[in-house]
Amino acid sequence: MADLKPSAQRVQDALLAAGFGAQVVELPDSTRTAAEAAAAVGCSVEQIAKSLIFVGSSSGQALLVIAGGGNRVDEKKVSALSGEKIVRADADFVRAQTGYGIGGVPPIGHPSPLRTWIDADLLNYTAIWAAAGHPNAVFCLTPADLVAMTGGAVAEVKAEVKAEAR
Ligand code: 5CA
Repeated sequence: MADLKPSAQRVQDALLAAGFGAQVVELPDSTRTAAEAAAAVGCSVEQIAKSLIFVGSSSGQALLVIAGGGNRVDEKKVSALSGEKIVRADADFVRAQTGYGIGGVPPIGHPSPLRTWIDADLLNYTAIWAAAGHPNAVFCLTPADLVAMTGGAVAEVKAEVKAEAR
């Protein structure tokens, strides 16, 4: 198999170090957005696990919300869960907190653990796909493994309106 790009290899190494057998794959087509990732791997957009970073307005703490690819995150719901107002992180904050750029943020392998919530809708599937460090790299996993590798809490976080797929 061809070598992975360094950022994707770091995710593969983190998976192995944490005891997960998932294999990072690099695709010829972009997997930068949930819609592109679903098209590239041939799954439904709902099976894409989007890793979104928010910031607590008063604490400045990073929060990771892993959402179903077809869902928009309701920031009020996440605020209620986290106990403070939250805002979407900018690209620099995302990289600083996760070690990866937007479009490739994985659910594992961050410099330090992030408080994490997982969209309950992701548990509807036997297999889901997550970003793996690079806008062309993904890996397949079960929802149970996603919960285990992140230590995240499963919660209702989606807004009633659908995400525009980006
Ligand atoms: N590789 C794909 C599928 S797993 C992926 O990483 N999708 S994602 O949804 O997890 O990451 C892209 C997300 O980054 C977008 O849904 C959006 O929430 C966020 N994003 C995109 N552009 C910006 C930006 N300029 N500032 C902050 N967040 C952004």
